[in-house]
Amino acid sequence: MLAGGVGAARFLRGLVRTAEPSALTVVVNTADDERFFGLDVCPDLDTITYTLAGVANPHTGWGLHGDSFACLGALGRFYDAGWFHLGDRDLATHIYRTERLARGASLSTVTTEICRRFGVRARVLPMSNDPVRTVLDTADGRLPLQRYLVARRARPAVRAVHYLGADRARPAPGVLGALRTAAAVIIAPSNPFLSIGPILALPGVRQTLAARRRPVAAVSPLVGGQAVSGPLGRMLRRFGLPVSSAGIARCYRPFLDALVIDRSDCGDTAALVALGCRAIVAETVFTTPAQAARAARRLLAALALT
Ligand code: FO1
Repeated sequence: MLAGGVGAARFLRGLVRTAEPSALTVVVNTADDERFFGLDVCPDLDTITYTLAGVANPHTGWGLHGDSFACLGALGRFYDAGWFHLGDRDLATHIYRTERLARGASLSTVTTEICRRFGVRARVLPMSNDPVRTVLDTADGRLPLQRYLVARRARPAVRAVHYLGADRARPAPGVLGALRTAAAVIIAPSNPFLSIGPILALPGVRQTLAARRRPVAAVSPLVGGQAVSGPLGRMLRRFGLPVSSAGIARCYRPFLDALVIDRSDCGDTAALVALGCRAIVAETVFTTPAQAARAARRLLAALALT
């Protein structure tokens, strides 16, 4: 699976109920990573790890369930970064990661270590060990991803998206091999520009996906022709794409074979077929793991993987 943060995690909760977790490799976006208080924070990696470990905050989808924010409050005396809610127990993950990276361990190694400590059985890979950063040209100037998404609540109009460093970054060990050999590659219902785009921008990733003989399927992040949350609708329009299943499929051309769409979008089937993409119709509102498991079962059955 190619994954961003919360949207991907909500689908994963179902996929791991349907498929054997140890058969799963999740390649996670790291272009959202940010340094807060000198700590290396990897929001999407942590969201996926905490979700797979069953310890994620069920209300937000990010952070740890039941976490407190005393340290963040105390840091407010010294810093102006309280807009990014790092919980007390979450901070332990960032302290560990920062210390290991500073001593020369790769992000891949540290991610494996963190996953092991949380009892995660799936293989979680950062997309790259090299720094890539998503920055947005907006009506209010250039903003790093977390500042745009969290501090500015995705309000400024986006004019362009850049993945700084992506052209020089190498996919992390195991990434291209997994994309080459997996029985299926599933693109999570994440934002194609902000979450999946940075992974696809790494050298060799698009080519590897295009060369596959076995299927690449995506789960649409739209329901009823609208983004479930966030700025996706506005971004599709801005980049000249329809806010529809066809718009999502076009983000993943030419390597997409199938798109899971919500029942409310089943009128998009013909447009998908015209793009050479098969439509798999399911319920794609993943409020509960059981709902996500039903969609995951449908997807795996459609790909003849069950
Ligand atoms: N998202 C928010 O909307 N507000 C936050 O304060 C926030 C804090 C946060 C802390 C740790 C973490 O791992 C993720 C966090 N996120 C927060 C989520 C994150 O900003 C985004 O959802 C992803 O980066 C986009 O995929």
